[in-house]
Amino acid sequence: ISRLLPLLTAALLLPPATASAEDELELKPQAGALYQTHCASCHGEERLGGVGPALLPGNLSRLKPAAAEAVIRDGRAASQMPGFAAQLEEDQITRLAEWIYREPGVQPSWGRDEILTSQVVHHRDGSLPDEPRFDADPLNLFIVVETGDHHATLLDGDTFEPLHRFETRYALHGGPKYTPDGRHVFFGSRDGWITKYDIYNMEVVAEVRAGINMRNIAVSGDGRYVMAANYLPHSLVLFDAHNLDLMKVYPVLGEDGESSRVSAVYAAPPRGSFIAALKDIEEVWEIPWPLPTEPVVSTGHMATPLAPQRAHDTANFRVRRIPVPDYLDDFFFDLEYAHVIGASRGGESDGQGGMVINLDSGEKVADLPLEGMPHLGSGITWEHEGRRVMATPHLTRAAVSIIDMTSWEVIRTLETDGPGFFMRSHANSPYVWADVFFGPNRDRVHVIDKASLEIVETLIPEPGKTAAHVEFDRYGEKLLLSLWEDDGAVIVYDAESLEEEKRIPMSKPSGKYNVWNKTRYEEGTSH
Ligand code: DHE
Repeated sequence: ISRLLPLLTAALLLPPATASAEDELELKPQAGALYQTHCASCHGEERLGGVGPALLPGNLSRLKPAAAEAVIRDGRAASQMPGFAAQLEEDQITRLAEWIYREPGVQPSWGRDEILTSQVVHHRDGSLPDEPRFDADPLNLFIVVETGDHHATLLDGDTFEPLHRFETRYALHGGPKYTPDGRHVFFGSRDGWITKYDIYNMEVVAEVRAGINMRNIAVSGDGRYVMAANYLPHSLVLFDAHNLDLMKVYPVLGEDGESSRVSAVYAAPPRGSFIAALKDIEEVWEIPWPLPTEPVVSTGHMATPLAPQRAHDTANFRVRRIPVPDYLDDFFFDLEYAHVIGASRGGESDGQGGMVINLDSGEKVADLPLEGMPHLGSGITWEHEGRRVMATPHLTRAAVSIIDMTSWEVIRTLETDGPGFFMRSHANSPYVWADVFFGPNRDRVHVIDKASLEIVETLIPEPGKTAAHVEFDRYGEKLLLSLWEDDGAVIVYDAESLEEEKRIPMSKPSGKYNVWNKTRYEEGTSH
């Protein structure tokens, strides 16, 4: 697939638009060649994105040119972007920064027609057997995403034996999302593909390309709809989940006509809606899906049943705009989905803190002093002394913050051995796991006691190798940790004794996703 990428990106280009050919020629030998040498492998030959984001003027509105130079020189915190100070002269950095703000010779386009043409249905919904082709507990399976060679593995959550390993699209990002019965899972790739996989039959059943540079996808609480969030074009795209038929393209525009990238989209089952985080507009969007005609059964540890409650009268699939006081592009929700805790990244207020918005009234109810770029998307929650708390790592600070979700006060800041990316727990476990993702201690993982709010253990599974991202089994008794290396592994731990039990070799395993925990909206995992 990676070899096909240049061909695919070339196919997206429409005839010349704004920039003059002479301008292109004048800069090309210098900046263009530098770009192809140093940047194209991650950001795409045509600047349309790859593992890294698209680098076009329309996608850089919140980044000042001087800041762009600093990113090229020093790298970008909390991303895969390295600094190029050792390879590039100052004037080369300046020319590269100019280059990415230039309009492309041809404008990329990915609208209705392109989406419709990209759709591939391998097996129509309902055409494959309804029984699993394996003996394992279908609710205790894991999907493991292996980013090293772009594969995914279906793993038995009781024996930890792989059941199926298959090739995925290029650079999956964000969590794969299950249907509520746990039979199907949807993957999103950074280059815009949505893949639907039938777990029972271990087959890819349908695919569609929703955008050129995509962030993530969400599946409605009833499993009937899929929404995709794009950086390029600036759109949200709605699909019928059965065969990934296109339903609607939402151009993302503010009241003043200004367009915005979409940072991410989430499903909020108790509200019966999708919630989108916008990168360039100070708004949160809520888009409701149709309410069920049959009563929905309450599941798992959800504080409220999955039966949606509507406080707002917005018509199905219509956008409700919620104006907010800042750009909010990283989200955590309380269990009821009554509040969103949001933080801003990549702007003036970068990493200074977060705020709590009541999703019904649209009012800000609290500011959260969380400097150091909290990674709210990795936040988790648990009961502590009769009150609900949440915890978040920080991407640029060696700390974990613990917040009381009633008073919205930071009640504890734990010093860690380096900035972390992911946190995990399970309602049945006394511990929270927090990785160290950046810096010299990337091989460490902290274990935090939920009762004392102290770090009680720091594990080093393999000295010098990055250890990150945990997911528990459905019972909270075992857990998986990634050795995040090309010749890496997934390590099985006993969640009580913290003893290692097994290593399963894998190619740069990133996220692991347990069917039970995800479909039950378990409080210790991401949703
Ligand atoms: Fe992620 C989830 C944003 C970089 C691996 N990441 C998410 C989500 C968001 C997000 C909003 C939640 C969406 C979802 O699950 O549907 N990620 C961002 C960024 O803004 C950031 C910092 C910069 C960027 O390059 O986009 C970023 N993310 C990374 C990485 O560099 C990681 C470590 C490697 C990679 O594969 O790109 C990475 N992100 C992940 C993973 C998840 C994720 C594995 C799902 C975690 C989960 O357990 O649910």
